[in-house]
Amino acid sequence: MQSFDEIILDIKSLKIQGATDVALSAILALNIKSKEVKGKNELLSFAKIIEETRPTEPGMRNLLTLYMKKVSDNLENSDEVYEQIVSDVKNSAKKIYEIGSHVIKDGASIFTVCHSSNVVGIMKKAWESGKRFQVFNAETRPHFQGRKTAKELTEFGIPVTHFVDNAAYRYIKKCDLFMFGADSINSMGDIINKVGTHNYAELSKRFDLTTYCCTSSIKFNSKTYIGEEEEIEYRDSIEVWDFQNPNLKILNPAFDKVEKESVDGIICEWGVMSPVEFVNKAIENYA
Ligand code: RUB
Repeated sequence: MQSFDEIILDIKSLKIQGATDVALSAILALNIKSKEVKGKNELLSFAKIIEETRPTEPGMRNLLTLYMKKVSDNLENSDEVYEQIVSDVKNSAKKIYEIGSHVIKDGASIFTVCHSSNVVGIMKKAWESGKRFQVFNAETRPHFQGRKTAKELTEFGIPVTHFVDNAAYRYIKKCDLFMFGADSINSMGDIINKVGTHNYAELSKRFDLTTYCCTSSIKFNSKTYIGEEEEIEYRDSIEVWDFQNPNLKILNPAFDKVEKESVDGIICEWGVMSPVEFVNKAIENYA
């Protein structure tokens, strides 16, 4: 069993990555802390510490808020609350995999980036149902989360073609479908996902790929409804290059924005929806 500090470190270092896994690990850490603190108020300060590990993660913030809302003042129901939230997230993921699997056609060539548990879950479900397709997958510098996608899919028997990010143009034009995850969806229906997703969405438009964001509704950032901008996380420049020179500035944004016009739909636990339909339903549920 990991400790609170170990989980925090793993989230910060990207050993735990992907918005869903980050959100689930966040409430696991909070539940571990609930055994050590005196009451709900003290626990709240640890929820804030967890939130700061990854700024662009409304999924994590939504689950932490839900957990804090449901635990009693003396925290005696903390395990029950934790287990219920995990079970709801897992059930919603199963629905997404099922709904998304119907979107994949036999013989498809699918482009993807980074590692999204929702995208991988959909592909595995489609493969299990007998569909045969191939995946083109960008390695996703500087942390190479694309390798995690390639490993998980190939171990499942799904053929993957893997390449450096800069080779994407060459392969995306061979594809008919682009599937990617989401870290955040704002009240305009725009999607924040791993840096590079914006470029791939532009190329997808140019080559007529059908483009889907695959995500659970927990990624909706209700704060953007009242005018707040989603903060984009900038990571340590050392992840890009450890060379230093006073004349050199290295920037390392973790995410970028895909405008709602660039996607054909959002595959979520409620079905396949347009970004505007998604936002309308998310506002009812989260605002
Ligand atoms: C991961 C990433 C994923 C989303 C969605 O970024 O951009 O596409 O988080 O993941 P990082 P999921 O590696 O920086 O966390 O579908 O699993 O929620």
